[in-house]
Amino acid sequence: MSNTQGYAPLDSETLPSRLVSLPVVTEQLGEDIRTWQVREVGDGNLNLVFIVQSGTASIVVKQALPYVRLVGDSWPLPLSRSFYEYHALSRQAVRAPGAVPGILHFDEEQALIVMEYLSPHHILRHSLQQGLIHETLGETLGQFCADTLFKGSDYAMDAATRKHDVGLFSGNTALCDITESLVFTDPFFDAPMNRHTSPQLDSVVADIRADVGLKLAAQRMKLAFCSQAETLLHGDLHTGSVMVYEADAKVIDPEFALYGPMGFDIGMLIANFIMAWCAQPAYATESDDRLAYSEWIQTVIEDIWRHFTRQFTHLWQTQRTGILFPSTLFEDQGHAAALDTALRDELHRIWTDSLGFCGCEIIRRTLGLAHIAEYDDIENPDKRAECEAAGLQIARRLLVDRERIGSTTEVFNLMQRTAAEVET
Ligand code: SR1
Ligand code: MG
Repeated sequence: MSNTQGYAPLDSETLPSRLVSLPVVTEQLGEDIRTWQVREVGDGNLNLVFIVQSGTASIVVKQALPYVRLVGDSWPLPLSRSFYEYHALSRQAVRAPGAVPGILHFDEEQALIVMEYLSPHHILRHSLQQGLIHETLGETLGQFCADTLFKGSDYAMDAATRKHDVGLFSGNTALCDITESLVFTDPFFDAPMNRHTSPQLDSVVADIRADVGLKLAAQRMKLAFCSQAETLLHGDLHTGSVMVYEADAKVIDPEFALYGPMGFDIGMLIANFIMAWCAQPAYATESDDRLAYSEWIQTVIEDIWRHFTRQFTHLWQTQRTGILFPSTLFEDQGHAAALDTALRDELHRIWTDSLGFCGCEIIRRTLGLAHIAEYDDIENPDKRAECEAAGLQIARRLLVDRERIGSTTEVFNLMQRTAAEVET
């Protein structure tokens, strides 16, 4: 990685003069910077994000800050995350064409990526709050997971290329450390930056932290996260990392990219839909009880897993060009049928892992540092706590019973049973 001595954060005033020398930018916006309008719109936890608009076009400029924006400069964070985001986006663009924003320019020293402005898209989380339906969302996300997870693994990749890539992404240690601490450790003890709805959830939180079986289960998931360099993960695939407009959905923000277990991305994604489902009663109005919307969220979860398995199966059958389960050992020996069993076992393992990661993600978004808007925006703390308590109870069962929960239907039964229990 090059040094970052010349790095300087952009602001709305300096951005035009600093980017006007880039042909790729002026081709879009024109050279007259007096016509450029710049808005800083970053609402995530880490970075600056600008939308730059001229009479002719709009672009997005994302720049890493040398610290965690959510916390401030007391928590330094390497600018190199921009390098990993750029490399992850480049690979995802090839493996899942059309699923991520196009990159126009990357500047490693300035830790900035200039990319396509997705318009009129908005963050999926806002739809989940407003009750907006997006047709084919589960299909798009399930297919994205299958394409990126399969094609970044030893099922598909040339072994030397993959090992080189594992080496490249192994440098993203600071972002891995955030996940290792914030997802798998901090929520399970009284860590300084944790927060939860208090006092309503105090006793539930105490129960969780005293639950040794749960802590052991979380550590087993952490072991998988740290040691199973199976494929290139997005690494932060929650509903704030998806932009939507009607039936179109694009995945953004892979700065947490790492080689890890396939179930991590899927589990994190499903967790965020489960939490949105838990939050729905708090968004009900006289004219909309949100029951139909809750059913739609379940459909999305079902579709994610169904389309993941469909596409993964297709890729297994047609693009198994890596070093695992080679045709020399199976098809060429007349043992093709054994591959069906192997595929079923692999999918079962990914499913089980996904449930474990799903449980960890729900717990950390409720008790850790980084929460979700669907819960945080519920003003009445009693109502909020009820939604969160349901999510926590679902999460505990998913994490501890992950080997025994065999289908999305069983997950939905658990969700409904738990929500009813918490309500009474
Ligand atoms: C300190 S960063 C907190 C969280 O924000 C990101 O989106 C990741 O989810 C991270 O865990
Ligand atoms: Mg992000």
